[in-house]
Amino acid sequence: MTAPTLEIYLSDDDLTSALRADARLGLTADPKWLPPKWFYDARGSELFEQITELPEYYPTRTERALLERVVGEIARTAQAEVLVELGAGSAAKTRLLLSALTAEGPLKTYVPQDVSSSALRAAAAEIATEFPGLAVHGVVSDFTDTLHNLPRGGRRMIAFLGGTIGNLVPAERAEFLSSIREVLEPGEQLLLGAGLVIDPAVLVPAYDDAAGVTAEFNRNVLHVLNSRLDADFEPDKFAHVATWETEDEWIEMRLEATEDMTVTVRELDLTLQFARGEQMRTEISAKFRIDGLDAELAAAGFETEQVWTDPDNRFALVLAAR
Ligand code: AVJ
Repeated sequence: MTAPTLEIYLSDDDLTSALRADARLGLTADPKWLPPKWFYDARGSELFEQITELPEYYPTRTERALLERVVGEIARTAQAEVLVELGAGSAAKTRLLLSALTAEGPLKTYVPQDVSSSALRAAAAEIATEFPGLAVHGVVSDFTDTLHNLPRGGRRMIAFLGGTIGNLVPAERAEFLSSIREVLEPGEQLLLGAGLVIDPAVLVPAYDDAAGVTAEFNRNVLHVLNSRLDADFEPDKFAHVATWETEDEWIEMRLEATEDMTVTVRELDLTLQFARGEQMRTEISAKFRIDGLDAELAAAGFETEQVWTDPDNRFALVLAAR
C-alpha cells in the first residue's frame, strides 16, 4: 500500500482569511447572505453525511444507483490514469468509480479534493487501504480557484459529483467550467453529476426534512462563524427556510431571524442587526435541464460525449471531453 498524502493548499490561515472576506461581504450586504462552502467544518460534514441517509434526500442515492449502472461504461471509454475528484467529501460514491477504473482501465492515482480537511483525511486513508495499488493524494483547497494545483501527467478524468455544481450561480458556473476546461489536455474528460428539475413537491422536502437534519446543517454555518470568527450568533433563534425558486430553477436555503437581534462578529469588528423575520441566504442548489447543461458545457468549450439519467429523471451524469 502506498501511504496517502495530504497536500494542503488551503492552510487553516488561508481558510480563515477566506471566511473573513466572505463573511464581511455577505453579512454587510442587503439582504445578508453567506456562501454554502462554510457549512462544512467537521460537524457540518458529518451532518451532510446524515442528510444523504434521509428518506427525503434522494440525490445521493439516485446518483449512486445511476453510477452503479453506468460506471463500467464510463471506465471503458475513459481509460483514465488519474481520477481527480472535486468536492470529494467522504468519497462514498468514489469507490464505485475507483473499482471500475482500476478493473477496466489503467487507473494509478486518485486525487480527492475538498475544503474539509477532516473529511478528506479520513476518506483518503480508507481509500488507500481499500485500493492498495492506488496512489492517493488528497488536496485540501477551494475547488473554485485551485485547479492549477492539480497534478499533471497521465490521462486525467475530473469528477464533480453530487450535484455540487448547483451551488454556483450561473456566472460562477461558467467561470468554473471554463477553468476546468483550461487545465485539461485534449482527450481528458469531465464527469459531472447534476440534479435535474423535478416536481417541487419532491424537491422541497429533500431540503426541508421532517427530522430537521437539514435545518441543523443550515444553522451550522452560524456555529462556524461563532467558532472561527468569534461571533455570538444564537443558532437556535434562526429558523430554517427552503424554497423552490421557479424563475431561477434553484432551491434556496435561508436562515430566518425569529426575533430582533444584535450579533457581533468580533474578529471582523462588526455589529449586525437582524430584524425579526429577516432572512439570510445560505445556499442555492440549482437544478438543471439536459439542454441547459449541454449549452453551459459547450459555452465552456466542452463537447458532451454522453448523458445518463435515472429512470425517474431526477439526476444526470454527463461525460464531457475537452
Ligand atoms: C452537497 C451541495 C450537493 O446542494 O444538495 C444538502 C448540499 N444542502 N442539503 C445539495 C445540501 C442541503 C448538497 N450538495
